[in-house]
Amino acid sequence: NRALASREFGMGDPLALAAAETGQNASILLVEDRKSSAERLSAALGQHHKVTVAADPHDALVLAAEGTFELALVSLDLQGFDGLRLCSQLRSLDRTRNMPVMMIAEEHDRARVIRGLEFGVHDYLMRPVDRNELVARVRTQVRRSRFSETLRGAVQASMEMAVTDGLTGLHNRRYLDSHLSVLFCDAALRHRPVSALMLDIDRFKSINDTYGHEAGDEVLRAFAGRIRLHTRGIDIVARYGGEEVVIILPDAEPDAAHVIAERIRERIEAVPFLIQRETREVRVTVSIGVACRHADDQGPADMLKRADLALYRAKSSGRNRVEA
Ligand code: GH3
Ligand code: MG
Ligand code: MG
Ligand code: MG
Repeated sequence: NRALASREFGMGDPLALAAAETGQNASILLVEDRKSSAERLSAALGQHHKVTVAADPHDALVLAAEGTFELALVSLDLQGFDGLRLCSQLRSLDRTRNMPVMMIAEEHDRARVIRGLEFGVHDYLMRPVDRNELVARVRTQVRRSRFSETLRGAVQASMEMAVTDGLTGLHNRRYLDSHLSVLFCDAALRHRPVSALMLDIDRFKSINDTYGHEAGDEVLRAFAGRIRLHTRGIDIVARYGGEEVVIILPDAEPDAAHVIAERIRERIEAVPFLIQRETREVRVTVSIGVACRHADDQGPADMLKRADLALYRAKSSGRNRVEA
């Protein structure tokens, strides 16, 4: 039965997870400067949640921006400060915009409540606050927010999966194709250089044959990690095929691209890869073809074709080399 429960409510199933979510144990920020009211509200919420009271709206904003609260409950009648302004700030700051905000208002203050709802405050309660209603409304907001956070996470994960290679964590070919065409076109318009390195591990088949396919996978992962270490954030590093990687270097002139390729070749050769829980050292070399954008290229495929031809020359002239 436990196995069943964990399958039904496992992280892999956001809808089931949200259904199981009770909206309890949230970390709540209560912004209220009237002591008796703060005490009553936190007593009611404290049975189900962890409540932090901020009497000063400036403190409240700083606390909320730390990003640890799941919900803010803001009194609209703070002394000398417009609680509605705080609500508006919470709704617009990057760090807090996904956190639900609720208002507490006096009956005569409906006009401001409506303004708050118009700029995205999630819910409100009128004074005198009914504690059961308070608890129920807060729980609803917490549940809704946790549900959308879970969905957001799931959507992000599947978007990453679509552009990431599962074995190496590098970008996949689909990502390369779509981004390279934009980047290439932009470089052509601005008359800026773009370079491409095409890498292929030397005699990779013999690594598989000697140590097994699993070990080959480990080498590939470590190879990818080391390449990332020697490239910049703006470079595109993508797994192009089995043991082939393409690196796109925006703004790199041919000479610079050649230097970078040579450095990568040297770093792969210089340090053997440790695999099988660091019990085994595998020496790896790589051949690299370099090509740069030409003014008369029709598109990035022309540049990649030249990189591939250069790679072929590197292989046929002995491997563990860079050719342009
Ligand atoms: P060369 O120096 O000419 O590149 O020799 P090579 O053996 O590396 O070349 P070849 O292209 O003939 O073989 C590549 C090998 O890479 C064949 C394939 O089994 C292996 N390979 C491709 N993808 C993977 C993978 O994801 N994991 C493992 N372990 N091996 C892979
Ligand atoms: Mg090959
Ligand atoms: Mg190879
Ligand atoms: Mg190959």
